[in-house]
Amino acid sequence: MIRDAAIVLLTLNEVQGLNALWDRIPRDRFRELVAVDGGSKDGTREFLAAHGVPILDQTIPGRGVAFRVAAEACHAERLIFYSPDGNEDPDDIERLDDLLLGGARLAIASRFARGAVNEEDVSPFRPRSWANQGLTALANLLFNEGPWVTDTINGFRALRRADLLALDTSVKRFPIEYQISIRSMARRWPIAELATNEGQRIGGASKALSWPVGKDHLKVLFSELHNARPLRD
Ligand SMILES: Nc1nc2c(ncn2[C@@H]2O[C@H](COP(=O)(O)OP(=O)(O)OP(=O)(O)O)[C@@H](O)[C@H]2O)c(=O)[nH]1
Ligand SMILES: [Mg+2]
Repeated sequence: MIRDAAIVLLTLNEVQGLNALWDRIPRDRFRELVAVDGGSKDGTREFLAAHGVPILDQTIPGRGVAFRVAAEACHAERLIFYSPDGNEDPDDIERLDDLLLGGARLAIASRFARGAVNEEDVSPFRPRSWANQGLTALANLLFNEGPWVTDTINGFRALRRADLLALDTSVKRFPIEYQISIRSMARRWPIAELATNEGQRIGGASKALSWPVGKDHLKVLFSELHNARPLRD
């Protein structure tokens, strides 16, 4: 059975990851496969074109913009966002879709659920994990009345296209996922997680600089306190 869902590749100079992961992406089982590209110059676009993947362009940079470009352009009912940089296990793509089919409105591949592995587990000093978990705790305490969500930030996630449009997101860059999680919590949507195994980056360079990105997440948290009608006011 072909899933009425789209795999959305998010790419900005990820040709090495794409090369390594391509054969593991379960594209035959999905109605759509598209890429939203942020202006790659490393051969990513040529790779996608050679493999027949439609490329959606964004005029404004940022992952947040890319999420909205996909929501507007895709046709399938559900969207699974997949970043082919090595961090995300392609075996989880169908599992995320299964969580939506099981009733979730938002499905997240969690790096902090019981049994999960995150890329910093190899090191005793884990600033990124700690910052992620602190931000996740704040989101749960301020907005969530349902079961505790262990990873509000990971970009490897799925939701219905109509739901993403209805959330009316505004974030342009990295904290898009945090805004989606917070707004889903505030609406009391069922959120489901699976424990994922976060791999190491395969090539290229990170686009997420820790401090600016952390600060942007805090800004989103504060603006959602005003905008998203927290449940505990
Ligand atoms: N379309 C699009 N994709 C982007 C943009 N910025 C980042 N990406 C992609 O989003 C994914 C995640 O970005 P990363 O730089 O890996 O961020 P990260 O996963 O937090 O950091 P790492 O630990 O270095 O992997 C990658 O596949 C990037 O290519 C953008 O502006 N537009
Ligand atoms: Mg990454």
